[in-house]
Amino acid sequence: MFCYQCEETMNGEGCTKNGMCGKKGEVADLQDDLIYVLKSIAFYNQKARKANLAENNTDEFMLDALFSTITNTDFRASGIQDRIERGFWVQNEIKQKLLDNNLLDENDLPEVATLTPDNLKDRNTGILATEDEDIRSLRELLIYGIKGISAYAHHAMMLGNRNKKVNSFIEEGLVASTDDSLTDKDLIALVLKCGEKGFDVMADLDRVNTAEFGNPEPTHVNIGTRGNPGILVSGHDLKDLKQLLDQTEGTGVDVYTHGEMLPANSYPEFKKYEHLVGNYGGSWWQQKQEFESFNGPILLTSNCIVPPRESYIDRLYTTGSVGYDGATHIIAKEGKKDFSALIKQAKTCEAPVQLEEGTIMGGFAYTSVLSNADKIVDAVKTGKIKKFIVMAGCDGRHKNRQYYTDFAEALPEDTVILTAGCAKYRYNKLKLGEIDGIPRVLDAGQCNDSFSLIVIAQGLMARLGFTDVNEAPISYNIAWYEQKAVLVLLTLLRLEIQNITLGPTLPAFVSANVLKVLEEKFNIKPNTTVEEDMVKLVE
Ligand code: SF4
Ligand code: SF3
Repeated sequence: MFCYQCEETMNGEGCTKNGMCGKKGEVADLQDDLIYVLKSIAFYNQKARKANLAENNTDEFMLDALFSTITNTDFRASGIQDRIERGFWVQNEIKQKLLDNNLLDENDLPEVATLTPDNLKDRNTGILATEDEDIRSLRELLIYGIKGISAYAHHAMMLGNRNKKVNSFIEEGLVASTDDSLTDKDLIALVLKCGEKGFDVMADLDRVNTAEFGNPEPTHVNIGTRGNPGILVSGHDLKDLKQLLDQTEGTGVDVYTHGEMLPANSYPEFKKYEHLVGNYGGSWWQQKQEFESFNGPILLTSNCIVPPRESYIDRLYTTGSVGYDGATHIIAKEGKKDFSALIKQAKTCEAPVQLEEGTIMGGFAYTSVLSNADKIVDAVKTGKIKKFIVMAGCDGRHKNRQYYTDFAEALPEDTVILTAGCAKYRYNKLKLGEIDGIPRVLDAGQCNDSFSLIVIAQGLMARLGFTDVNEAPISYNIAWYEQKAVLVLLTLLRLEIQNITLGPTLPAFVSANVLKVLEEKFNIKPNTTVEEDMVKLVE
């Protein structure tokens, strides 16, 4: 195996035996094969799409398969193997349709299109098959951005959204990553196009989320517990939460959010449920302790799952693209998921052990922030707010992430943090206070709600009279871990945002030359120390 797609990759270079995340070498190799099968499907489906022969089922398959390979999503060899087999079936169906319509010359196919179940084992599907370090770097940057797109498009699809342009770009990018005629410049253009599609897909997800569940509103979210047995929901999928809340209503079983599901507590539609008690625990990497002390069943609706302890694996359920051997996987039937097994088990469990008490604030999506824009603009004009710092992205388990807590604490009192994603858990329980009633940490939601931060930044900038995005009093200190954060970063770059500070370490898949281009074009920089970065980002 060779995998370097996430921030905690071994020695900052690449995982080569088993993943630092717990992914087995066998699964990593299967994921490489799966991605290669998807590239083959993409070749055929591009042609089918042009001829109006593409099927929604193919998009659904592609989104789920890509999503399953994101860090901390599907750890099962069987889960990935199953998608490979289905992938060959999909590839064959499309190919046959093209042949039936005289749209394919079988004697003129690129290598990736000649893939079959029999010759798969003879192909080098690994990342290192691309020898040129810079081309490899750009191809992987593109693929990781596409994985990020797939996750958000999948959540949006669950709520009925289909964006043909986004799905078509996924195919374009997958095929481009096999095309040896493309130069580094061509690939850079595609990487930035990926950022553009990232914006579109986050906008799609925001649209369907808010249409379905209302606009998030500032909310004090309870972080304590009460005495009933409960079910804990983690991951990112709001439709799964909705189905669970409907099925648990009146059963005496409470529901709590965990990790990236915290923002659900701020949507009007979810606030209606009296048995949605609040949020339990912190970010994804703390789940081993927190799932144990929760006592009841846990539902993972997407990443991040970590290899569980034996003590709670019998209470662990997965659904959608996420999976783990030993956990029970729940499959949708005609769009409906049956959570009765969790409810039945919850009734036999003790109530959660309380870890903390009080509340934390959430719900600062663009609708709620911009409806208070006058107040915020006044605070900027009168000098009460000097700077906004966007601290969005991912959290991670390594000690160096203490930097983000220290940075948030050290920020001067005339600064406001704009956050989204699980990165927030490094500072969302600090008592950072308010400026004229405006909290100093404005939490827009999940990582996909980075879209909201962009709309907030653009809205405030317009009201403050700035025409250049880089002139506004906003700086960016982004934390990344997995591939959705890669997509968010590409989106920021596509919007020509300069001077982004990125940490806690730079991606191993960015080669020295690609980094040089990013530095020259966007002045992107690694984070350093709190003191040094404070000067760069605030002074
Ligand atoms: Fe290593 Fe990250 Fe890949 Fe897991 S996802 S194998 S930790 S690089
Ligand atoms: Fe977090 Fe996994 Fe990236 Fe949605 S839950 S941001 S790491």
